[in-house]
Amino acid sequence: KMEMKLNAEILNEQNSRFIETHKPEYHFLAQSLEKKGVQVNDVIKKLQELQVAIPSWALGAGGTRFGRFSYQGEPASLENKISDVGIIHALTNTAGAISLHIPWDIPKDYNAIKELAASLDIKFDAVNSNTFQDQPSMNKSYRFGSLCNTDSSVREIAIQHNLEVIDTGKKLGSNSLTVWLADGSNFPGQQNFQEALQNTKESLKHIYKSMPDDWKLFIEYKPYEPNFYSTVIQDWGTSLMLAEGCGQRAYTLVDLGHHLPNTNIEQIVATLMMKGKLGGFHFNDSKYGDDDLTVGSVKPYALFLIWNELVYGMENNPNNPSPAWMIDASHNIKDPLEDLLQSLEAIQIAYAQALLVDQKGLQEAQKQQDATLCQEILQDAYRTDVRPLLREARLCSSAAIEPIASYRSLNIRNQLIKERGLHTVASGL
Ligand code: PSV
Ligand code: MN
Ligand code: MN
Repeated sequence: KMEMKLNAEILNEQNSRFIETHKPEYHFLAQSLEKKGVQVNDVIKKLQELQVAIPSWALGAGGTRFGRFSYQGEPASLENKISDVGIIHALTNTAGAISLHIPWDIPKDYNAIKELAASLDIKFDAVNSNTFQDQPSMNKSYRFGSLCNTDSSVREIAIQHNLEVIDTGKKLGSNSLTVWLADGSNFPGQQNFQEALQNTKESLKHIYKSMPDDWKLFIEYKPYEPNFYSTVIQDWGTSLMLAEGCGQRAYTLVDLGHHLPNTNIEQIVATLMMKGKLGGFHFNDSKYGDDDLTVGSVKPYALFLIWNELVYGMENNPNNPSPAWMIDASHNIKDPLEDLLQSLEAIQIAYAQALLVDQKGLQEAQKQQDATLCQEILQDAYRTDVRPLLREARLCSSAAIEPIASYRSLNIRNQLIKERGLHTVASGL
């Protein structure tokens, strides 16, 4: 059954409340940017084009290993999850894809799922495998790792699972696989580092070779958790090495939360793009580690600096494919849909600011070794309130000028509660 359908008429009516405030704000900003030489129409077009995938696991309330406080009207099925993404996409025109996690999201009826997604203008982004939890069908355990395991029969189970995930993705029209591994060790001496890495490499190569020719493999890295002494793919260098070992269509995936404190992520982005190896990107934010908080909620300037490198790379590194964008934030005590709307807004803000950077002026100032001017140029872009540009981009795409305000005034959560019930638990979590 079709749930919440946000049509143009409903959104127009919503927008009529904001348009009078929006228009003069937009024109004032557009004029002052044009004076600085910015092609405002180009910026608007780029904002309209940016599509960020929503992971199926972010639509229910996330939690920690200490507990999870579920939210009302959470999606209980894959259909529900897709329809939630449909709501976010209708409001923003920025969430035109969903990323599934297998086995949590295995479709029962592929055609029905594809039809539902198409009707909401949603594509299937990378499919994610799960070798961090044992499945009931297994007669072995991932307790001591999956693709790295010393026991070849466990590695085989993990490889087979990835091949099944590829099959599921193929049937849905997805064309990439993201592998995040929990593999690692908790105690010094527990694992032979070299053997674990070697096994992982061989397993990944097997998976890579089994992908269709037009598929990409994204390899995540993470320095800690759930193993706290060592992680097999601990950093971007290890991921890059594995990607290079697999082949051309294997790439590193940067997840903002997967770094030790104060790591210079923008520099990692630059290096990977120079090598043509930045394949995917997971947005979130954190104070301490992989906190999976709302994008831009803690370190918005860092997010801008990262986007600045992404924009530079997209313009100067044609060898790097356009990265697959995804939000990977799911720890929330907020309404998950409002949380995702905030994340999308933060991504678009940082992107728009990065598009405003005077690249020529910056290069000139760098040549002159004028560090003060370099900083002025970056911060002039960062300190611009670009929200009118985002509103205009949404208005031009027949989305909502103010997504959260409209989400609230349309009482969408209440409607979901009516349809799904008060005490729901998102499937798969
Ligand atoms: C675990 O750290 C994680 O957050 C990774 O970032 C994955 O992308 C995600 O879970 C889904 O497996
Ligand atoms: Mn991730
Ligand atoms: Mn993570």
